[in-house]
Amino acid sequence: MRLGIIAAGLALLAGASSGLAAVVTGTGVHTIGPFGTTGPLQAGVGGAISFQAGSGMDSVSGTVEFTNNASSSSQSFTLRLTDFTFRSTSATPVTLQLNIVQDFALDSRAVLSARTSHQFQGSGEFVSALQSGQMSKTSTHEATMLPAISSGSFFGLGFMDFFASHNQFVVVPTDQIYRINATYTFVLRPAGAGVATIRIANTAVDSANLVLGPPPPPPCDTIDFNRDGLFPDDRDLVDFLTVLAGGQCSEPACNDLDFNNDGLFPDDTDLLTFLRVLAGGTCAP
Ligand SMILES: [Ca+2]
Ligand SMILES: [Ca+2]
Ligand SMILES: [Ca+2]
Repeated sequence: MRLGIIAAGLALLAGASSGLAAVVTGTGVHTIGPFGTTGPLQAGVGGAISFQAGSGMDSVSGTVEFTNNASSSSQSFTLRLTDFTFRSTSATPVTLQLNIVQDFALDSRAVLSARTSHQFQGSGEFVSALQSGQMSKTSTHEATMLPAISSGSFFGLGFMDFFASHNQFVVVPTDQIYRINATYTFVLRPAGAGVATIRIANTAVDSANLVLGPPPPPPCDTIDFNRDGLFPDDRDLVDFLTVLAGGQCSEPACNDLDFNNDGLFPDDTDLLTFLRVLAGGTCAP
């Protein structure tokens, strides 16, 4: 599922619903933001937000997409820069640095392993053999700084494709948030010979794939069985026993009999668990 949050310019972005948006900051020849929030982006949610600065042949525009997908045994995050165009007619080299930060909410299950990759694929577009460009990227996933990747210098008349990638395992997160912090650096040398362009049609992305452990056992219900606000209280035990025996609870909105939430009831295990928790024990035996 993707919730589209597409805004056409910085003025719009500032007022856009940024609850899902990554924090995007551009520095160098153009200033972008910072705008957006780090999240965290919840599982099953995705979105996109666009940016733009400069005008005409001296401008930058692009879209940041972010997704948090969860399945029964894994969770995956992507933070993508796409529909990106950076162009300049400057006589001197121009540099643009784009920083994107997004937090992703983790499932409550334990993370067994986390594998990450960052990569980009794009093209330079030159009208003169004097022109050239370069693109590089650094990325930090949680506490792991991935090795920088770079296109090296690309040049030549027409379209020049470039590509760089890296993937590795990273230290698994210890809290419920996974942060990706990516910085793209673009250099254009138009040499005053007309417009020079760096374009990323699709692929400039950080991704993380987490293998998850089994789901935790469901927690027990509250020991305030009769929901009168009083607990621990012997009346809760009396009401529990009464309802278990088929009688009426003394309060109007008592809890269900499946105290341990394992789906089985009526079940003596619920009574034993209730007694254990009432006595100060834990839900799990
Ligand atoms: Ca009570
Ligand atoms: Ca229950
Ligand atoms: Ca049960």
